[in-house]
Amino acid sequence: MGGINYSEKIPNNVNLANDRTLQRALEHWQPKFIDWWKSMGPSDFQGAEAYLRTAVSVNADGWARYGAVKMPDYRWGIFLADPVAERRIGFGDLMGQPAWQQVPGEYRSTLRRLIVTQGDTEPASVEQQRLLGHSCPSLYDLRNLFQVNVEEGRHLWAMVYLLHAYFGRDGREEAEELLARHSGDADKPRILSTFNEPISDWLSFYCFTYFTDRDGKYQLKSLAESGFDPLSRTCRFMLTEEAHHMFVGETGIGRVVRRTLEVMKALGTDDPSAIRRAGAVDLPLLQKYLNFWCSSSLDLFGNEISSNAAANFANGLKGRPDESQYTDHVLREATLKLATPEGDQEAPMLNALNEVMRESYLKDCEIGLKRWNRVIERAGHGALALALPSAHFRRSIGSWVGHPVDPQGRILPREQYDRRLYDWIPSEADRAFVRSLMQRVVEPGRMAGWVAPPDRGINNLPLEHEYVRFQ
Ligand code: BYC
Repeated sequence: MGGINYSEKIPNNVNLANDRTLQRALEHWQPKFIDWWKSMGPSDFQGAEAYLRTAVSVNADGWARYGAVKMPDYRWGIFLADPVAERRIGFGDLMGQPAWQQVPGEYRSTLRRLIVTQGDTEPASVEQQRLLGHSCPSLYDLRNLFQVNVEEGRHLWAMVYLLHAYFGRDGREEAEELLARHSGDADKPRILSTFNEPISDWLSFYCFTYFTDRDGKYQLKSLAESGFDPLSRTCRFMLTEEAHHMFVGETGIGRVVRRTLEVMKALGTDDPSAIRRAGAVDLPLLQKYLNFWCSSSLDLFGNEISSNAAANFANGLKGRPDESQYTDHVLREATLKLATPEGDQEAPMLNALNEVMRESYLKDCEIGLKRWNRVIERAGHGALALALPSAHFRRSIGSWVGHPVDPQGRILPREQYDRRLYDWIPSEADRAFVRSLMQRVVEPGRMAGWVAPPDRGINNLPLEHEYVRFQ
């Protein structure tokens, strides 16, 4: 990258053109990123031109520039939201002190760990989704997949920027490790559990973008509160992109619901096997996918009781999402009632912050459910309404690990739970059926038979637009 025009090749608002140290670190890392993208990113589509938005500045007219681009030529940029003048730490024991422009020595390793954990999820999701392009239900969906993928790539850049700019040699080493761990790898897996689950069909992709990207929203919101100002500003900008990913999930599931209802009407039955024979996803099957991805994403908030969460809050490193909506920002006196398998327990609020976040996340998850259920009810199938599983169902982290709880939150005899598990999450046969639906459709404007068309195209273009052009 020697002698190149940095703002052209790497759009940024971090003064990259004049920062030799950062340039050197990125010059070393960027070719490895491109190699990683080519080998672990969307398989077989590197030559295709996709109609993508690129962020070229943080201004209203610059954060989403649309145009046809080959993914390896995508201009992954580095952007921080505009600074807030005289910003102060808004919570914890250091509340009211000026926000930090450099990493305080005593919090260096904790902050690095938070940034690495966040950064690790971004390339992980690209790896999880790398084969989906082969079975896309439409060009519109294929383009959305690629948009999500390149933006997760940019989110990786965002975290790598922080590591390079603020953490010296350790940061550079961590940035390399972010490309060395791989989703599902037996020896070097991704850090958090959900990011090692394969996403091998589009129903899973819609669920992932609905549930798991929404966890991303909540984690980014809490890091946007951080006293470490560059982290806060980076996360604030990332949140503008995250909204589209959740849109893909919410409208994707909504389109599946609509198509299924059409098929039910045409057949005059809600019999799942008849619906499957007609090539659509019966609602109980969709419910199983919701149960699977929601319960997996709930684990991403960590343990209900966490000394990490308490210390991160008290030290001003990680706040609650939308911290300003609360009145108590110190939480030294407050407690929270927690439901545990041993009964209700009163816990210090500081230690229970992962749970506080999980609860607000679940409320946010309900919004889509209400929308889909309105459509189901209007079609006269209220009895088939969809629901979120209990937060105690199928947990792998926290006090409910290994407890036989059904999606309604009832504790069952172990033998009954084991026998019924695949009534609640997809069985191998369910997954094989869903995979059988995943036939690639790439004629502009056409949709696969299991999903309804979206209400509109991208950026005011018609649905028939050729959103991805193959070479
Ligand atoms: N899997 O004290 P605890 C996104 C570990 S998604 C495996 O409760 P803490 C995106 C934990 O690391 C958002 N391990 O943990 C979405 C800890 O290990 P150590 C990602 C887990 O620290 C879609 C130990 O268990 N955001 O952006 O309170 C597409 C004790 O746990 C898991 C972040 O990661 C798990 N599920 O909370 C693309 C934000 N859960 O330290 C992107 C930064 C816990 O004892 N990270 N553990 O060795 C954090 O804030 C926290 O690390 C966590 C965990 C919330 C993840």
